[in-house]
Formats: sequence, C-alpha cells, structure tokens
Amino acid sequence: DLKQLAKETFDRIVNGLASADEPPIPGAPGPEPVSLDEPTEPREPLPPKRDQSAPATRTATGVETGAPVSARAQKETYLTTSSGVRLRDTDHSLKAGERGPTLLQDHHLREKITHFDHERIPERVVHARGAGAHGVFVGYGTADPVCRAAFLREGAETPTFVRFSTVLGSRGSADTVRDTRGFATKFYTDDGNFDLVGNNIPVFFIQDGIKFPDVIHAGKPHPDREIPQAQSAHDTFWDFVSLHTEAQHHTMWNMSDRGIPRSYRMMEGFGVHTFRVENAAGETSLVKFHWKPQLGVHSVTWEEAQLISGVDPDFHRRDLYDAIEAGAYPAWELGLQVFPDNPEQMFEGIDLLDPTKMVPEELAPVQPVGLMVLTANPTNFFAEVEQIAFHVGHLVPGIDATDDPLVQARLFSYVDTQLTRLGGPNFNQLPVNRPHTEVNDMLRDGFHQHAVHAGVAPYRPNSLDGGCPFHAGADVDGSFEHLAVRVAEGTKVRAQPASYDDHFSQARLFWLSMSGVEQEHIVRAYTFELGKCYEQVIKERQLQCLANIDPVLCEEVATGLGLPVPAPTIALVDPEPSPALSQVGEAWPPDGRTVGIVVDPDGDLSDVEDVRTAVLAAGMVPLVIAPHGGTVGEGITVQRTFATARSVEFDVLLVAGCPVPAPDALPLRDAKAGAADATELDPRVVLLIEECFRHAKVIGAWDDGGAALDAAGCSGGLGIVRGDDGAAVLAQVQEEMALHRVWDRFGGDPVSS
Ligand code: HDD
Repeated sequence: DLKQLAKETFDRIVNGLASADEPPIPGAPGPEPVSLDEPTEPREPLPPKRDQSAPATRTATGVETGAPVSARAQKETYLTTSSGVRLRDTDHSLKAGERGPTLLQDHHLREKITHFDHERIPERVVHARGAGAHGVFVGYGTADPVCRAAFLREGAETPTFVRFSTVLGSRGSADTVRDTRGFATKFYTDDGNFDLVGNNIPVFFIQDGIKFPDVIHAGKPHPDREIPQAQSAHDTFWDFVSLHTEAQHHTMWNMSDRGIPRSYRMMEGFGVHTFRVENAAGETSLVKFHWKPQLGVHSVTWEEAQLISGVDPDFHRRDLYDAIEAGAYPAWELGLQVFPDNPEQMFEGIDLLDPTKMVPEELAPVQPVGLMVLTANPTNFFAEVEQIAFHVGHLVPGIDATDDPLVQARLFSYVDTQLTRLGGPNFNQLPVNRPHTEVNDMLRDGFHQHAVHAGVAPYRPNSLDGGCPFHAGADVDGSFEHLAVRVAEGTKVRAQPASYDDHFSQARLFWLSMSGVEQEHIVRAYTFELGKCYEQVIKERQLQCLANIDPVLCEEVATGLGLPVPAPTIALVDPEPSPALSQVGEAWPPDGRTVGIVVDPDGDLSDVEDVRTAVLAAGMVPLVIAPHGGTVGEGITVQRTFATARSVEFDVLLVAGCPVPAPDALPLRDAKAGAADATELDPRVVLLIEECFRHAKVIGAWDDGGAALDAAGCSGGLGIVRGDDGAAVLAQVQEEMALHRVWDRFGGDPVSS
C-alpha cells in the first residue's frame, strides 16, 4: 500500500522525533548537558539503502559469479586505508615530535590528501546541474504494431535511471533559472541499454549539430567576466538567437512558462528528433517520443523563480528527493507520435528531420506505450547522478536514428565528451552505466579498467578462444542492426534543404496557442530578458524577430523596452492553434503538491492534526509552519518555522491561526522591551499570505486564520476559501487547486492577438 508506505516514510523522515512521548518545551533548559566527546563505540550499521544499480551477481563485464557483486562501499566498522589496512588514527599527521615537521613517509596523510585533491571531475560542458532517480518502466504492448523493441512489449519491466538538468548553469547553480530542462532516461533493457536523451521542450535552437558550440558559447556566461551564471538574459545569448533566427522557436518556449517548471515531476519530456522504428514484420515508421507527467505540466511564476534561486537554490533537486522519499513516486507515460516512413520524411508539410519543428498533437496524437515510475533516490550522488553517461547512440533492436543533422552530430559528441569527463574509455563499467545484461565486447585495457578479461583472443576471427565471441545472426533474439533504409543521393555539400528555411511560423503557432495569461508571461519574459541586455542593436534586432512572429507580442515588448515597433519583413500566416501546447485550463489531481499549514501555538489547534492527515492521505505533502521548531499542541511536529518558511515552497497555503509576532520577527531590542503588539499578525505570515495571493495560489483559512487573512489584506476573492471547519476548507481547497493556479483572481485584460 503506497499511501501507507508514504505516511510511514514521511513520519520517519520529515517528522523525525515527533514520536517522543513528552513534547519538548521550546526554550526550556534541557535535562542533561549533551556530550561533546567523540563516540568511541562502533556505531550502528548504516541505515538500509539500496545498492547502486549494479547487476546483482555479475561483474562489470557481465560475467556471472553466482555471488552478489556489491558496488557499495563504506560498510564496515573500522576505518581502513584504500588498501584495506585498519587505521588507528586519521586525525594527526605523523610528525617528528609533537611540535615538529610532518614526515614525508606518512603514507596515510599523503593518500588522504591526494585523493581529496582529485575528488572533482570536470562538470558536464552543458547540463552540468542536475538531479536523478531510479525507476522502472512497464510496457503496455501498444507499440507492437510499429515497434518491436522488447522493452515496449506488454508487461515487460525495465529498470531505468533518469537525470533531469538545466542546460546553461554550472554544477552549483540554482535550479529555478529560466532555461531548457534536460530529461535523460537510461533503460537497462534485456537487449542492452537504450538511452532517450531528451529535453522538456520538443524543439531545439539549431538545425545542424555543427552549430552546437555556437549556441552554447552564446548562452554561457560572458568570457571576460564569467557572468551571468545560468541565465539567458544577457547580450551574447540574444545576439546569437536574433541573428540565427532558426533559434526563435525554441527561444519562444524558453520565454514561456515551460522555461520555469514548478518541479521536475511536472514537466513533459521529448525525444526531440524523429526516430525510425521497425515492427516484427520489418515495416518501418517514423516516431517522436513524448513523456507525459501524471501530475500535469506546471510552472512557477517568474517572481517565484527568482525568489527561489535565493531562498532554496536546490529547489528542484530537493522536491524530487523529498517526493520519492515520502513515497509520492512521480510517474510519466511514454507516448509515440507515429508518422508514415515516406521517402520525403515529411508530415503535413512539416519536415520531420528539422529539429526546430514539432508536430502538433492535434495532427498526430500521442499514443501511450508504457509507464515509468521513479521509485528510489540515488544512494550516492556522485557515483550515480554525476557519473551516469548517456548516449543517443545507445539504441536497441527496433529503434534507429534518422538523418536529422542534429542527431548525427550528437551521435559523435557524447562518447567524446565522456572520455574527458569520466577519465578514459571504460566509463560504461561504472555501476550506474553498466547494462543489466551480459557484456561480451572485445574492448580492452585503458584507464580505469575494472574487468579481468579471461580470454586470450580479443579479435575476430579467432580459434584460440573457441571462436568466441560469435556474431549474433538475424535469427538470434535481441541482435541489433541499423535499419536498412535508402539514403538520399547527392553531391557533398555544406547546405540544407529549403524546407529548413521557415524560422517563424511555428513560433507563431506556439504564441497563438497560449492562453491570455500565458501570453502575458511570455511578454514579460521577453521584456525582462531584453531589458537586461546593454546593446541597443540587439534589442532592436530581436524586436524585428518578434515582429515576424506576432504584432501584438512585438508591440507589448517594444513598449516595455521603450523602443519603436518594427513592421514584419515576412507575410504572417495564421496556423491552426494547438491547444495541447497550453498548460492552462486542464484540471489535475492534487497529488504531490506541497501544502503549508500556518499554526498559532497559542490558538485553537484542534483541527490541525486531522487536516495534516487528510492532506497526506490525498497524496500531498503537509508542512506545518509555526513561530518556533519542535512541536506545538499535543505533539504536532513543526517542519518550517517563520524564519525558514517562504511562500514559494508551497503550492497551497492553509492558515489555521493568527500568530502574533514572535520575538525573532522584531529587532532584539524591541522584543526585550516587550514592544510586540499582541494584536498584530507576525510580519512573516503577512508576507507568506501576500506572496501566495500574488502568485495566484489557493489559500484556505479557518478559525483565527480568517483574521490572519484580514490582517494581511487578502480577505477574499477567487481561490480564497474560508470556513469554520478545517476539513471542509481543505475539501474545497482541493477542488479549487485542480487548475494549479487561480489566474482569474486578477481579472484584467490579458494580452491576446
Ligand atoms: Fe546534448 C548532454 C539533451 C543536442 C552534446 N544533452 C546532454 C544532456 C541532455 C541533452 C539531457 C544531459 C545528459 C545527462 O544528464 O548526463 N542535447 C540534448 C537534446 C539535444 C541535444 C535534447 C537536441 C535535440 N547535445 C546536442 C548537440 C550536441 C550535444 C547537438 C553536440 C553536437 N549534450 C552534448 C554533450 C553532453 C550533452 C556535450 C554534455 C555532457 C554529456 O553530453 O555527457 O555531449
């Protein structure tokens, strides 16, 4: 029972000491002074945590040992050197006398420091900042008519590892910056690893991989000052995308709410390229891969994104970790858009080999073919999330790449970058990268070789190793062969087809498919980003691009920048909008949302525990917010204090009391002088309520909570639920939060064209 498991895990992880019989009294002296001495007894064994995703009984090269091969280190009681010798002291260097110089012969000192000196590896040149989790994929069997890949068959269960990421920022950068998000999945299938290395945006900035260094150099911090970090709001980015106009479609997605997701759990994923698949009868089709999140597609507001970057730069990483730890396992359906494999590789006038174009779902519906659920956090971030190495060339029988010039360059780039990043050619032997199937290659030696290859003939043909390894013929299950399709004939050229010349029509399609409030956000995003540029000519050139997308969008942004509105240089056509592109309007279950509950320890707390339990039972995460930590009332554990809570952490706010200012809300001298006004609401609670209101969140209040809303000046309006009974308020709040935000709260006249 997942819900029960979730509750138990939540109680253990989040509530920590909540089960103590006597709740501690805040500020009271403790019973016994706490010892500062180092523990001397062997500690308890490590808490149970899953092993890294290494095959249970196989070595790195897939040799069956019959015994568990554990990748888990740090197991025993006593400290050892790396060669397993037990150590009596790791706290003092070996010296010539207590006050004398350190001796060169101190091997342990040198080993310890040397290893530390080499702990860092180069971060990924792009997608350096990320988070990952283990999961399982189950096929529905619905892909059979088009794709024979075994992991898609009905009921086939395949372990997976997913790494989400931002693109531009360094490894320590903030999570909620405006950027594309990576969505890379490794399927450890019975036919070897399949990597789907996608993004949360279905199109890309460039049509040809040879431009990848250009777009990344433009987006990365300026080479002279190395600022700004993890931002596109700067001159070099807008310089490039306004000149290289095929980037305009992807840029439009970045400026939309897709660029600032609420959670990795609430993002779509896209394989971007068109792939070629084959069914059991040998017939081929062209497909695009989609991940559809079960929690819906949601975003934060730009103001929230900026606040979070300071308040909790690890917001998305923490969100993913906490959800999985609490048993609220995030899930995505894998879907396929299927197109006939015609020689032109076009569909409804859209060039399927042009990665700056997508195919609206209304023209080619996404057909679900399986479900992925993320069920376990990494055991060790470095070993798994940092060392995982994806590759678009990791394909399994039934799936092949196409001639899209972007994927062609990617097929080269990934191994190449990993050779440097992971220090040699044997990174596929790392536990997280190992296939869960047998490996029988003829690759040998190299840095960090972990396998002890037993044969003497790593060549073919041979007789000394009995002729092994043999080719797997077409009759052998699970053998891979590139699909034998005819390649286009022509002369060698550095050129692209005329069908790649349209750079604006799908950006316009996207704009026209947005709701009013989404268009408003796009206008504000362009205005913000261009407002951060220094060069006038860049702003003017980007306005020209916007004029070629939509006159209203262009005019609104130009007004914000205080610049003239250029006329379009192309004829604008009105495509049929694609409602599937909009995030707004669909109702979603409340699962996985975070609910803040403000309580007043001196007020009526009778409903709070029941509401907390009901929130948890509904699959959401309740966080009690009080003036101080510890517990309030009869053992209700406080997860956030007024000092640590900020509105951006919550999808919904419930206010169960009207807490007066706590001493730490005021300057110390005033508090000492007893200046707190008992009738005043704590200013940090005012800020919580105001921000939740401004960010269009549902707010519920009962008992004295109503007075708190009044004191914060957010007494009523759409999405404000007030009542006398906590359970009834929560029930209505749940209904109202189905749309995620209450955009109608602000009425007004949203931008529309
Ligand atoms: Fe890439 C990493 C996604 C185009 C070269 N890419 C990387 C990651 C993702 C993507 C999600 C992070 C993987 C991880 O978590 O380890 N990349 C994409 C998508 C693209 C794309 C969806 C276009 C459709 N990439 C692309 C091109 C090139 C690269 C055109 C080069 C020609 N990408 C790389 C890389 C990275 C990488 C430099 C950096 C770290 C790594 O590979 O392992 O090779």
